[in-house]
Amino acid sequence: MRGWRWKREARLAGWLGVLALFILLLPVPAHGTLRTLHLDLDARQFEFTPPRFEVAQGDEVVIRLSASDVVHGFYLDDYGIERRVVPGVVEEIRFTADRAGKFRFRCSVSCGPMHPFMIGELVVTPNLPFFKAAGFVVLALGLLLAHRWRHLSAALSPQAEPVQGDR
Ligand SMILES: [Cu+2]
Repeated sequence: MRGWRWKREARLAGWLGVLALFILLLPVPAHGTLRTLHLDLDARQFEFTPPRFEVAQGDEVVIRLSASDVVHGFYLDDYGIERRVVPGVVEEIRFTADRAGKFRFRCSVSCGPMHPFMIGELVVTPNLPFFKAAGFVVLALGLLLAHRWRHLSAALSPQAEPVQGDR
């Protein structure tokens, strides 16, 4: 009986909604550290390797900065972090990624003709409970649709396909 199944699925969707709301309302530490990320960053004429890295907001980031040819520098926009790095010496830069967004980091030591183009990018993805709840809802709806699709394909006649608006 199709109506019965729909009622059950509607109830399930309702519960998922309540659960998502619960996740949304969970108290989270405003600037709590979620995890510590260790990253190796190498500077050489005229690039950083890797040129781009991504962390989550709230992460504690530990960059192990090295220079493989001449003296370079690291300056992270907005965070105001600056460090000079000499070949052979690894500099450890530690900070909490408390601001979300895209931030450029650049070489802060004039190291040659292409020095101004020695730029990388740090992406700090926002870590909001809202996005977690939204992601959960999308996942739940996907599972619900997959579940429904299985029932549909199990039905033998094509007329058994319910109309989208009959819920
Ligand atoms: Cu440089």
